[in-house]
Amino acid sequence: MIRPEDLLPDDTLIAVMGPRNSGKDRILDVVVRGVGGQVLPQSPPPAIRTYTITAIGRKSQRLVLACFPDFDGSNDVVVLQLISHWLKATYERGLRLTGILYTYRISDFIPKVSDLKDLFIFGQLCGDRALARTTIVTTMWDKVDESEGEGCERMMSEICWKEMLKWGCRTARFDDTFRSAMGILNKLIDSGGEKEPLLVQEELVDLKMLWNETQAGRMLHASCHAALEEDKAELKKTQQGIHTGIIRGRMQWSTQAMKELEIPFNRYFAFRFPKKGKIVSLAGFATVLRVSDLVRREEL
Ligand SMILES: Nc1nc2c(ncn2[C@@H]2O[C@H](COP(=O)(O)OP(=O)(O)OP(=O)(O)O)[C@@H](O)[C@H]2O)c(=O)[nH]1
Ligand SMILES: [Mg+2]
Repeated sequence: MIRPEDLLPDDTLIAVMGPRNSGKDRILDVVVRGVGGQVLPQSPPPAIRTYTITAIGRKSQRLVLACFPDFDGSNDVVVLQLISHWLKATYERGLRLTGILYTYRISDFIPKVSDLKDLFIFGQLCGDRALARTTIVTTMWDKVDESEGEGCERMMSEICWKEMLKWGCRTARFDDTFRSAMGILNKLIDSGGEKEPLLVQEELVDLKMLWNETQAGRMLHASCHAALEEDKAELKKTQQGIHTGIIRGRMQWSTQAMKELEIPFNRYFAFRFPKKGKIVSLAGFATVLRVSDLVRREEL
């Protein structure tokens, strides 16, 4: 496990993100085994898993892969704190991400609402400018019929990822081989565009915001609030029984999360009109929200 303080100035840093079960660890494991490394037992979630590959003959001495936990709803506040802290610490050390792999299971023909939420939070963390250094890696190609996979890929590219692709994001297929994983990584490394900070890094370091004040923190607060309202409405309709206990449990969780994400009134104005930093644009993720609405209403 590489901590931000162990990173070297010329490390090539790649983050692996994506929704639950989308293949983040699978890709990492395939790379680790492929270079003769040993796959170590994973730390209990949520944790950031890092792996270093030396002397791969590319631009720098070390390639560091950092696999981030996903926002699956059970631990989102802790996950946001963890990721924010890690990205802040690396940026403070002068390191910027070379690229991001965002995984998606091509066997999920209709995206899940939870997957789209993860993608939207990813957008709030990274911002549009990171999209030119992002590759959406579709996994499970060895498990689907190729034409079905292609259909899903086309549908996602034309609807959900449409704006992301316009901002320079690419897609790549992972066929569960070392060759395919390294091909994707090398293409990302060689594309070598401007390594600007991620949105959350700019917010935390340049604008001195706290983790809960960032775009991602505020979005998470809004999503907990929406979930709480939905649960309140459902509770009114639900009769006594085990289901009411589940809803009350969820409501308790949302209330607690909102409390942790709450921004004190005096801090709210501190970043309302920031003096530094570039204007935040999240246009690249607009279609993600629209698709999430369609899936929720079962219209896709
Ligand atoms: N055959 C095959 N299995 C895959 C592929 N991608 C993921 N899997 C399997 O799908 C399951 C979930 O993959 P993981 O790599 O654990 O997914 P993850 O994104 O790390 O999941 P979490 O950390 O739980 O969110 C595992 O059993 C993997 O072995 C793939 O491309 N091919
Ligand atoms: Mg995992």
